[in-house]
Amino acid sequence: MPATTKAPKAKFVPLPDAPTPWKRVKPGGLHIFHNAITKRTRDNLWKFFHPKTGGPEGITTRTGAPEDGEFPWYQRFKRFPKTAHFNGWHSGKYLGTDGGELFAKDWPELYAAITEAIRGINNSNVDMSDVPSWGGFVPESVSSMRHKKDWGLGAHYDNAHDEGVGVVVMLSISADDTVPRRFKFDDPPRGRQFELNTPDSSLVVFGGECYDEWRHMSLHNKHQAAECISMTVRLAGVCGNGGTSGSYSTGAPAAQRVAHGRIAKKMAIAKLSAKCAKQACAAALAQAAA
Ligand SMILES: O=C(O)CCC(=O)C(=O)O
Repeated sequence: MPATTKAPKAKFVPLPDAPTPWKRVKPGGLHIFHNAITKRTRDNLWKFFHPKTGGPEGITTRTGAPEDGEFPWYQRFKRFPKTAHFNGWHSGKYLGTDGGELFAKDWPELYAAITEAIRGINNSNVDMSDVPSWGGFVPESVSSMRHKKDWGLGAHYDNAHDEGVGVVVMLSISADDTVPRRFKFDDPPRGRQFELNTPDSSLVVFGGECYDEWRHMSLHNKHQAAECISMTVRLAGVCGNGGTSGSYSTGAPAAQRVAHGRIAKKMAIAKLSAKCAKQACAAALAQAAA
């Protein structure tokens, strides 16, 4: 019997970007809510992130390194220790109902704000059916980012999961909305993009198509009026913190590989259905003319 040789793994080649200009399209599975928490809840949350005086922190260095008594922001991108901004903080993971009790005990201001915002959606009549996993959403993990003016965060796909599983709930607070932080979703292979502001107390939910097939980013803007703090809330199994993403590899390259595989399939189906529709149309016209 001939010895079997393993076929070499095909090298991943990302899909090319569509030519510009890209269309402004709101992704399926994206929902935006304003005034998602009360002023009291918001003020308590603000104090949680600004324990020293309630005012701006990390103001003496370009990287925003915390000083004594300030909130313990860390460098999310640790591989650049001299230049990376002190912009990250993670709550840890709290699983299920028991976890919720512990979460509320450890971080009461954060838990109160997030659960209030989620209750607001569940008590509204907004149709969340394009976020398939919404029904089972509970806040189990919070990754916070501090966005001072011009800091930004590059475009990336969220960690890969089976289609419809991933969902992110992003609550933002800010000190001044005259020029708010701007957030963007894009879909380079299909040439689509969508920008939005994240003013104080706003909530953005993205799941379904928006999670699985679109990238997201926080835009650099040197005119942004003030610091914005965003809290991205996930199920523990969806949050990649700690290096886990179910049966998928974590990290941006793996997420892009999975997203582009799905997008390529959908683009091929769209092309084929356009061709079939054209052929069916031509056939119907020919029959009508006969
Ligand atoms: O907090 C933000 O502005 C976005 C965070 C984000 O994109 C992420 O954690 O994947």
